[in-house]
Amino acid sequence: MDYNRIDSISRSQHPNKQLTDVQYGTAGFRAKSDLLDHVLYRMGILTVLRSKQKNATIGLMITASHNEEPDNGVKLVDPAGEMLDSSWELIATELANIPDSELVNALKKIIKDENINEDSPSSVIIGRDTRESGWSLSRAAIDGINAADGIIQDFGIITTPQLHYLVVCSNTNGSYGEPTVEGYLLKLVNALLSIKKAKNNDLYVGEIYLDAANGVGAIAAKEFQEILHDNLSIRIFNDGNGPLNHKCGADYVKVQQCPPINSPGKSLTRCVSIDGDADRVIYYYLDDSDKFHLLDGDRIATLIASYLKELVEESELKIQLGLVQTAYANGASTTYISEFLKIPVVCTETGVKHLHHKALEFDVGVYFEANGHGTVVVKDSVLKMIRTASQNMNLPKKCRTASSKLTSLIDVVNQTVGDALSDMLLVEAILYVRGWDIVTWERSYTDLPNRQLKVKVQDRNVIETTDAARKCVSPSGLQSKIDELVARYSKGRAFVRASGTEDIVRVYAECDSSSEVEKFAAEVALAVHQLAGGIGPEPII
Ligand code: G16
Repeated sequence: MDYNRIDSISRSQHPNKQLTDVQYGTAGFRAKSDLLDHVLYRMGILTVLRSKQKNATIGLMITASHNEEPDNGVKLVDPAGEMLDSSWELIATELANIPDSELVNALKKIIKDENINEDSPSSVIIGRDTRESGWSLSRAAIDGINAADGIIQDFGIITTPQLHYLVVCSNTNGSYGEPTVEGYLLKLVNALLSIKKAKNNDLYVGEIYLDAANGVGAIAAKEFQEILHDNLSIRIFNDGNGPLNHKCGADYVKVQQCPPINSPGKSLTRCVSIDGDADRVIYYYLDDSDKFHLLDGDRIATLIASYLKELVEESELKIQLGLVQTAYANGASTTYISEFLKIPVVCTETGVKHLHHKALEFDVGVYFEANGHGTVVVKDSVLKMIRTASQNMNLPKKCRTASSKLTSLIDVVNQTVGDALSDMLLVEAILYVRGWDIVTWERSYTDLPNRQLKVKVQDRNVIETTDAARKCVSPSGLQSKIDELVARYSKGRAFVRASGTEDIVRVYAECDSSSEVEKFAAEVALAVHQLAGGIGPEPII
């Protein structure tokens, strides 16, 4: 590598102005966009090194997902489509924050420590969401990749899950799919159509209203609509003509527990909200009395897992199915999964990077965060077994048909990462085969009333947790205060953790009383404010 070139471009075009340090968080770096130019240049170089090390294509996505427009960020994607390995997060953080004068030595050290052959080829796929700052940040990343002599494929404005898909396709010689956006759209739509072709269902209403958070998902949803024709009418609102993620999008609807701005007022209409980079999805509707009902990631997970379980049982194949959640999962959903569906369920830390790895331990792993981020992963050997069974004429017809349905269902899934639009098509496929409307779907269990709050503190890093964020170990005294509050509420459960995407501490509380849950959450938020260095006004109880 030409270190002089890397150094001179760094100092002259992408200097680290040392305004503030950035941290690799839950899903990469995320900060105000004007702090990120040098970070993107350096991440461009880092992806080239990672690509050389793995001898595979690496992905770089410029997005701040659910955050509002002034923020931006970068997610790095490893060869199999998963988030950058945690062992490299520290490397990325150090590289992002060192002074310009230390950049070259830091790169040489990474190459030595990580045993990277500088002469290996490298290839990086980049993409960005619709944020205005995305274009110049992508130039910074491209400068970094070019400076390190990497080969770039720039897909411009695409969704995060599309980028993950493209990385996997490039690294699997197209066996996962064609490495183009058209290939992605056609793969998912064809799988959905094959499910619909196998069965007629007049009970299903093929119309949904989609809140696209004014983000890149609106573009992808329009592209889907063009090839779905009347198989599914996607009526898009918040389609890019308003501010990104402002009073709309999956995060807003989930946390505020209310419809987004511009939502159709018609009752019993199936509505969907996705986030700014289209990797999260939730459903909602208004009932006859205009009461808001939320069907979040837990509900999507249970719908998918229960249908998969039905098909696995019918197929008579030996497949171990499992479900992965986080502490944010509603207690009622966990009880339903373990006691009614009888599917093993495990809890991990927040962040798809944690859930994805845990889900890979099952033959078929369904993972979903309550906020709507999730997917299904299937072991290659298991997928092969299912495909073979679907064509094995020695098996009873019922088993063959179930295997064939499993194959089509798995094809609707973007297994590389949580994908709002693929998940939406998957939900629609299951509602179609079951002939369910949204009310029937919701009937499976009743959520415990719950509330999420955000608390601003001087330094969110003072909050340290353990046990998948269910116990707070610092600052001292906070967990015992939470325990004391929890004990006052029937079916009470609460926890706090530092967000890895926003400069806040998150508070979650649930109990069996909808009239008390607000107070419960506010009491926990007040404890955080008082014991963890809260700034601004104290939460009102
Ligand atoms: C990212 C992660 C999710 C996580 C969310 C919130 O989502 O990919 O797994 O749940 O951040 O994380 P935190 O609570 O640490 O802020 P997105 O959609 O914003 O990229």
